[in-house]
Amino acid sequence: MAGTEISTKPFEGQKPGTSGLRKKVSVFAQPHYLENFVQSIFTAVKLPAESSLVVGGDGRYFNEPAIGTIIRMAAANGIGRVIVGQGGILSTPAASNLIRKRGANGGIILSASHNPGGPDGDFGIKFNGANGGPAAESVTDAIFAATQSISGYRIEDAPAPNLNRIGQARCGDMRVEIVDPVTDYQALMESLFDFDRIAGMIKSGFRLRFDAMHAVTGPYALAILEETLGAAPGSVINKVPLPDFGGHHPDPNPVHAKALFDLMWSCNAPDFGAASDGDGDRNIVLGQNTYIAPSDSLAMLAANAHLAPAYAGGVTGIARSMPTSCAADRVAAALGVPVFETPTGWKFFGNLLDDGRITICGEESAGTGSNHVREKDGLWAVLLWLNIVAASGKSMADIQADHWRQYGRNYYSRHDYEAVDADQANGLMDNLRARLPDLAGRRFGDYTILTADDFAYTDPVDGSVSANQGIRILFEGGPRIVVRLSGTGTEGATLRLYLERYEPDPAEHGHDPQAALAPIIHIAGEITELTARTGRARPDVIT
Ligand code: G16
Repeated sequence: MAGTEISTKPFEGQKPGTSGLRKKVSVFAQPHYLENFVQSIFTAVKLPAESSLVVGGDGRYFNEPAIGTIIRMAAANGIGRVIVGQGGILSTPAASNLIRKRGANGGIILSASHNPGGPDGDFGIKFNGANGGPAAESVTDAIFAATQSISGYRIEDAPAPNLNRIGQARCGDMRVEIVDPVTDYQALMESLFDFDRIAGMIKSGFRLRFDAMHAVTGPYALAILEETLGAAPGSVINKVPLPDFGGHHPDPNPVHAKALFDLMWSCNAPDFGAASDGDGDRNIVLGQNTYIAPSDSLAMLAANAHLAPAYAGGVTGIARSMPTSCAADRVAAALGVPVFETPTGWKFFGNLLDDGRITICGEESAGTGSNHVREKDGLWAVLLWLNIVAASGKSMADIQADHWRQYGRNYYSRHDYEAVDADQANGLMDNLRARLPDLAGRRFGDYTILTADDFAYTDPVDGSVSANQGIRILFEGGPRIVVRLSGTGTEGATLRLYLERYEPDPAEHGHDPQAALAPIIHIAGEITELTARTGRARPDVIT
């Protein structure tokens, strides 16, 4: 083994959550903290000698020094080659693509996704396997176990190479290949979609706005939307990735992307609006006076995917996370393909995609993707929407209205209570869990509970079981309340309430989901005893 062995000891709280380890920068910057976790990855995943590894991140504060450390540790741990994005930049879907395209043994991706960045912001790290997808629970459990018994880590004495120069370099005996972050990803997108058709639509006057939120998608969106598809200069805004995202929260939701929502409801609204998050895997899409909610976006993309060349043969199946609305289930039924309900976390789609059981999948948390990579993919969703609009000749508003007319509408909303005292949040969940057996049959006005359980998932491919994945309360006739704690927050606990109700004829029930869901929202408050247990009268974010 090369390099030097440095003594360390286990750190508290290095258990990966929904999407790897996410903590404040100040936590990651503690002496040996990052090194400890990275060494635990190498110890747990046992990569073969001379393996290749993709490394990159979303450019947030601490990205470059962390990548330097990871490169030196990879060299000292016998890795043969690291492929890294220029300047340490790779969007999460681009990293997934590179792992697959180069046949790498895995990748280390640095991001805290939609969480804020900067010295006082968040940082994150996760390991993806050779399929390009987030490590399965068995692997993240093994990484955590390694953090609990670690006594030292190995690091190369030589410095990491300058990451700004594209080309071949070395760190000790290890090869380091520095690549343009956009090239391979753009080639993949061009292979999936009808770029000529989208470019033709744009040429004939179709206007779009993409908000990169000063996060990683800026260079990708600029190259693809403006320089290749011909969108007018300035169509991509906030396009320079900044270590602190310009002081904003790179979370594409109605609160943090408010300027985009305001534009799309203004008299100067372009035909299409979209935004992505810190690491480029999430997306929101809008039309003039039209917001496509993420669960609906999954359903509408699945229903229309055949309009894009890559999906012209149809989809083999659809998957959604359990809290995601059941709108996609209706599309699957109409298409005669299976639908899978998985726990929250993109890693749970991996086996279904690898096994060819599904083509398209998505989550309520603004994530949609397909079998082209093993991560959700923000720009992919934007391009699929643009392809559908170009091929159908319909506006976003018409696609949405037609969809609801054909399939009915799953009114849906998520209420987030952020930075709740962790003991109070856990207490609420424990109390609710204890009462689950007594909930079935209880009546709340016109609503009667049919079943209440804590979601457990058996992976249909490898048979692994994941328990305690969120509380589901199902009412007669289909309305649903889901309660779970987020696995991505870094401050206290984030409590999520997911509320849903289906109406075959939405024309009769108005447009506003909060109004359509009002009785369910009220019942959710009563069942969870949320205000009494947390002191919170209203959610921090409603999506
Ligand atoms: C991660 C996961 C997603 C998950 C999301 C929300 O997204 O990859 O699969 O839906 O977290 O998780 P939670 O509700 O636990 O906060 P990202 O974009 O943060 O990597």
